[in-house]
Amino acid sequence: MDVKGAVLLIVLMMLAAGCAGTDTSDTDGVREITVKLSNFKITPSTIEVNQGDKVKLIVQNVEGTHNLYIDGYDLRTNAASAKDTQIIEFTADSAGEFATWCEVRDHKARGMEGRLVVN
Ligand SMILES: [Cu+2]
Repeated sequence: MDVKGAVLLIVLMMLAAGCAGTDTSDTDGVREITVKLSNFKITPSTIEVNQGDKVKLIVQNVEGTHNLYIDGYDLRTNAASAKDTQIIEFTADSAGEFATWCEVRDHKARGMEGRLVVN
């Protein structure tokens, strides 16, 4: 492989790594995390941030009717049907683990639960 080929390969690997990573980015000091709601799961189920982070959750409802509730912080999106996107912005000032779930009917029991971990 010549040098050009090697450089191209490295660039492609970096692009692939960027795409395959968690849906989290840190722009302007704001932690942006995309959370997807579907039948019947929250993806990712664990949302992990650091205490003091400014957090922007981009909550995308990809199928069905759902919402996202975050215990402890008492934050929620409105129950809405797909394809709905809502934003939750907050500062993660309390450390700990907080349960998250969908409040629509029996969705929590069907698996729509997760957690927010503030380190
Ligand atoms: Cu739900």
